[in-house]
Amino acid sequence: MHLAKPSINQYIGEISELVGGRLESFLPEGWEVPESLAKSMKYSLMAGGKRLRPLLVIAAAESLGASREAALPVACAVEMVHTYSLIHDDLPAMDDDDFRRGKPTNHKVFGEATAILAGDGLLTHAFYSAVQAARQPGVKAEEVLAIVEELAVYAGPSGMVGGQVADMEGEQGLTDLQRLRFIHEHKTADLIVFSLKAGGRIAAATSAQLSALETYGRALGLAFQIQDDILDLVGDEAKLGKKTQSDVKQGKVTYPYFLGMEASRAEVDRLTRSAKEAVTGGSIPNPERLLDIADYLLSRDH
Ligand code: GRG
Repeated sequence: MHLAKPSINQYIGEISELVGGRLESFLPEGWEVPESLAKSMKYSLMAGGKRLRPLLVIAAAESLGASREAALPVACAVEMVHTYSLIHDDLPAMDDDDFRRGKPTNHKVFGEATAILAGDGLLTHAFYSAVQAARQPGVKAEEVLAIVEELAVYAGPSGMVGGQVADMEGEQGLTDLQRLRFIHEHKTADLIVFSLKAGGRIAAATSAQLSALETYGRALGLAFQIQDDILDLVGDEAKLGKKTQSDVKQGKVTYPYFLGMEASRAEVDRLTRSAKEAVTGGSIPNPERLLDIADYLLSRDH
């Protein structure tokens, strides 16, 4: 009997449930962790994120024939890094946001000091989680070493943290499109590129396969961020009830600000096409889910 392939929505739902289940008990049994810290870390981990980065780790691993179970420790690791970055980004010293994912931000619930430490705890625990991949049957220790190294690089000073600093500095004055692209590349795309390469490494990808996944991730990451800028602006305009360049009013400079809405949308289309081309060149044996994810992100509305 031929069973139909689950739809992309079903696939995303399955992965999200799997990752959520594992993150639910992210601290190993028997560890003595202060209750307030564990609660604060868990609050943000379970606050209803899309689990996009874990999805990419798992889809990349599966596209090369590895199991989702093997990819799960790294999938959880990247979600921990992402969650820490959001907690810190929301702090009064940075974006000073009261709500995230429709819920009060971590520091609003647990206080600033605990929120900072919850972010620190998630960042360090991500490396613990990534290393657990080496215990999975078929995953090579040298691949895990490369994953840990790349997590530090893509999330660190020349990666996401560097992108965040460039963004903060950009807010002081008007920046240009090249500068904005640098911010998007590092603040957003780097962790997405990491996710794809790490999934590939779980499956012992060849260098040609890693390069295809990297190209796909870079284009997808940029498309995702430009789409985010577009959705933000559309949301702001709906809230304000008028068509203004609300980005400019908030001192936020985005793709639509430089290019306008239509050209920004065209850029998202172009990047999505080029992401898909990167994984259909023949080096990735089963690229279907990666292609579905690119289309899914293009059509998302949040
Ligand atoms: C504090 C070091 C440090 C970095 C912060 C992630 C970040 C960098 C800032 C958050 C603000 C922002 C809009 C970043 C761009 C990346 C992005 C679109 C994050 C939101 O990712 P989603 O949509 O979030 O995957 P969910 O909530 O679904 O997990």
